[in-house]
Formats: sequence, structure tokens, C-alpha cells
Amino acid sequence: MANKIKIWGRTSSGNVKKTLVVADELGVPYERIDAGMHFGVVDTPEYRSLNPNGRIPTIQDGDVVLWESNSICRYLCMQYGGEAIYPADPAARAGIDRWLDWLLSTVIPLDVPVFWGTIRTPPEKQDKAAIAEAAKKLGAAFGILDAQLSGKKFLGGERYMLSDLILGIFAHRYLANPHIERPDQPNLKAWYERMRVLPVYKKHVDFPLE
Ligand SMILES: N[C@@H](CCC(=O)N[C@@H](CS)C(=O)NCC(=O)O)C(=O)O
Repeated sequence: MANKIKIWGRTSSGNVKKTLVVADELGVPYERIDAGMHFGVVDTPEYRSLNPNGRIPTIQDGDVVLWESNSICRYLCMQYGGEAIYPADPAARAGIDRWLDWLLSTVIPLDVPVFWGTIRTPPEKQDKAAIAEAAKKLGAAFGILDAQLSGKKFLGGERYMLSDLILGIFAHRYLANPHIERPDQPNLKAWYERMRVLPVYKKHVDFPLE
């Protein structure tokens, strides 16, 4: 590994956390540059030339520039020996990709109004009814994960995979949110307890929400 890769993004971002978790899990050295929200950077012409969306994260690895956090995580696994968490076998890999797509298509649209409506909105401005409604839908989505985890340690079985590492970040945002009610989801909770003790979760994920 010649040089450190660069990762742009503030550490409070769930999508940036994905890339930090995976880079550290694989032992990929990186330099992180604060960007997004109050740090700015994302609207500069230099940043936009790397990421035309003006969103975080973005990475640069030599000549390779990438945005979209799930794609970045897949790239890190493929480039830096991540076969243990992202196997080359097509069926195993597709099973993992399916959960990453599910996160983007199903969970994140429901997570955003709950997370932003509570953690990132002052209490006096929170729309309690809208949050309760959104939290109910988010709880139903996490019910799918809860059911799939029945009788299993991790999504694929005995060992955590890229899907566990990435989904766990958003499960934490759901389970650690003090402003919402949740149905009883024992498999989800037990799985997150197994995730939170991982060194990469202690370093990047398992903190009070901000
Ligand atoms: N689908 C994109 C979403 C990127 C995104 O929306 N990132 C948020 C942070 S999680 C962002 O850039 N917010 C604006 C900001 O922080 O200024 C990904 O997964 O990378």
C-alpha cells in the first residue's frame, strides 16, 4: 500500500462512518478531511470536481476518485483484501449487496425524517406527530431485519460481513434514539450488542447520537 487514501467527510455522518469502519476493519491507512455541514468544503470548485453532488463521503486513492458510500466500501473490500467480509463468490456477494441496496432504498428514506427530526432539530421545533408516524414506518422496516436475524448471530450466519458492518450504523441510529418508541425487536437488539463490541464500532459508531 503506497500512500494513505484520502476520505472527505465529517465523522458525525452515517455515510462517512461506513467508509471509516470498513477502512479500519481492513487496515487501510487513510487521512480524513473534515467536510460537510459547518465544515463547508463541499461547495468549493475543487471538491465539486471530485464529487459533483457536493455530498460526503468522497475518497481519493491515487488516480481513483469515488463517491457513494456503499460503492466506496465495496471498492475498499475489492482493492484491499476484504474477502472475509465481502466474498468473491457471486451468490455470497449478491446476498451482501442486497442488504446494502435495501439500506439505501428502504431504510435511509425512513431514517432521515426520524434522525433529522429529532437529533438534529431543537426540541421546541420537533414535529412530534410526524416523528411518531415516521418512527413507526422505520420500526416496521427494522422488523424485517429483526425477523431475518432470528436464530443467527449475524446476517450471513456465524461471521459478520460488510452488510452487518454497514447496516449496524443505521441500527444504532434507530436503537439509540431517545426520542422515539420502538416495538420489541429482540433479534435486532442482540445483533447490535454483538456489533457494538467490535473495535471499529467502538472507534466510530457506538456513541450518543449527534
Ligand atoms: N447516497 C450518498 C448520500 C450522501 C449524503 O447524503 N451525505 C450526507 C451526509 S450523511 C451529506 O453530504 N450531507 C451534507 C453535508 O454534510 O453537508 C452516499 O451514500 O454517499
